[in-house]
Amino acid sequence: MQNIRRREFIAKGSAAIAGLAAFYATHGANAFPGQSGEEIVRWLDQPAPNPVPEVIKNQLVWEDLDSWITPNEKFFSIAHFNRPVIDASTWNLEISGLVKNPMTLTLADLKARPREDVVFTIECSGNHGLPFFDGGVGNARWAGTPLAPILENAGILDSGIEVVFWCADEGEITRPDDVKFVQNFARSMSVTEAMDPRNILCYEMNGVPLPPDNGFPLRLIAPGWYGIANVKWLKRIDVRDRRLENRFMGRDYVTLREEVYDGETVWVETSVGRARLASAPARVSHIGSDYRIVGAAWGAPIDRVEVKIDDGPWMLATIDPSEEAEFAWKIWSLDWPDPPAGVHAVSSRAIDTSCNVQPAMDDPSIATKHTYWESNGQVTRRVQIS
Ligand SMILES: Nc1nc2c(c(=O)[nH]1)N[C@H]1C(S)=C(S)[C@@H](COP(=O)(O)O)O[C@H]1N2
Ligand SMILES: [Mo]
Repeated sequence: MQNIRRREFIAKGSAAIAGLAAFYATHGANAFPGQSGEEIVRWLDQPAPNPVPEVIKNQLVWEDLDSWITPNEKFFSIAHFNRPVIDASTWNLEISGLVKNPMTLTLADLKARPREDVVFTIECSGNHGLPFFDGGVGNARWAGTPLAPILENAGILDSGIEVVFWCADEGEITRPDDVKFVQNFARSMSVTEAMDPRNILCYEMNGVPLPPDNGFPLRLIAPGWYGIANVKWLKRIDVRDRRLENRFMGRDYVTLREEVYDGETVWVETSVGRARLASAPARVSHIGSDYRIVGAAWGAPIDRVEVKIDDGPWMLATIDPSEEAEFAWKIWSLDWPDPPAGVHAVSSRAIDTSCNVQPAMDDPSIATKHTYWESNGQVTRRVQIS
């Protein structure tokens, strides 16, 4: 098809318009039509070298994005402590604390329970917040068993308000008061948040057991939450009557913002939780002088995506309708016929179904944010057209 189109373009001159129209009528909405002869133009602004290669591994290379699902071998991973390699035959999951029926579940017990899967785009809340970090996002099909019925079987007591997820990885903590100790990774949710029927105890990623770097044998998948809530190497769920305020709830993954109420500025610190509306241009490709910009949008139910080139108007991108899931990114594209030679800036902004617009970099929600977490401002990339 693409060869016919290309031949028409070369051989028939203006008749190419008809050929193009026919091509996009059948392939246009599909962002990855797999056109042979298509060339990718790498962005001029590449991320800085990663100074923490043990913590952040395998970042998404945006120019390589060529599928809705991110294959496991291309999926990023984050480990703040060690990366435990767990023997599933001796591993189990404990449910403890303020529950009527404490339990211990093996992997076989969990797999024997009802199976559910969800396609969910995980983004690290640090993504786009640091000069070396722009590939902390990926989209996978996660499978496991719903968490809520297990908590119901355990029977959370009325005094229980906090569900703490303890993991097998551990590291040294230094508190601001300089007290040092070794602690396992943990995050928590309120009982209401934990009971969300969409949360799953996940043992499979894209049809295979969770890879070790992504949490084998079990992780929490909390669709709609930033990466940090999706704890890996899970080993104990503990119900408590106090809020957890550890490193990952109360010190790291805390966003500091200036907010204005009735003309008064209030500095607010909040623990990172649910995802925010985001998008990014992924790649520019071309066949001859026929250019196309492809990108992704995620973090909220996406209504539409707009693209701006240099200081031009916002233009409506086409959302790829071929793949769709509530918590998955949407792939979008915009044709860019015959761009003038030179360096161009390409920006995108997502608009969600509640009409929220992804903030510009100078929007107060971004400009008065003093920490790098939750950097969901509009992304601008630069590209050289020759
Ligand atoms: N136990 C544990 N779970 C964890 C982390 C961790 O360091 N330890 N990192 C979190 C962070 S910061 C992110 S962004 C996601 C990333 O998931 P992935 O590594 O599967 O991409 O895992 C989360 N789960
Ligand atoms: Mo993260």
